[in-house]
Amino acid sequence: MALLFKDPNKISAYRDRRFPGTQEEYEHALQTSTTVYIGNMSFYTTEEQLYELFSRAGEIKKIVMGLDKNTKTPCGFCFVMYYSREDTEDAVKYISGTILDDRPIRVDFDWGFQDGRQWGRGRSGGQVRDEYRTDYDPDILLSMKGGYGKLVQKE
Ligand code: GTA
Repeated sequence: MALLFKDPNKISAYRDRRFPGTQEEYEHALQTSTTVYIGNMSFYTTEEQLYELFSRAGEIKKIVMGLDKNTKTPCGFCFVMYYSREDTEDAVKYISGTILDDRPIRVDFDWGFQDGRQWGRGRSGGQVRDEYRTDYDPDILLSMKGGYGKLVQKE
């Protein structure tokens, strides 16, 4: 196993506030799980494209697309589950930063997928950080409705 990820403080900058356990348990999960989170994805990227790219690190057990809880459409993130920890680490090491549909994707260790985590937690239905996102794909602004669009227009 790569020593690179031994320091739990360096393994991920993200902390899931909804993790049902202690900080120690969270860190342990990050170091042992076979799930990665992918962020900064285009809303147009398909599951097929993700399979093709992430299979380069190893055999995939499952992919879960992140969805807007109102529209039920992809909103820029997903979870990829592998069979082996080594493949999980390779995905973080070698695939993070890859340009997919014109966006540099971010691959992060994750504590493990549970039902419900596929939904965006933002007020608008999508991701929380999208309320701060300014580099949308060209057609996205046109397809956004209500408060979400208004928030972006204010910037
Ligand atoms: N492993 O980096 C990640 C990650 N992110 C960003 C989300 N998930 C992640 N998992 C890993 N690594 O299951 C997972 C979540 C959930 C699903 C959707 O994706 O565990 P979300 O993105 O809609 O909601 O999650 P989350 O995680 O609550 O939001 P976020 O972006 O971390 O925001 C946390 C707080 O920081 C909020 O209070 C928000 O208002 C604030 N914030 C976020 N971005 C900014 C910003 N750019 N500027 C200022 N404040 C910000």
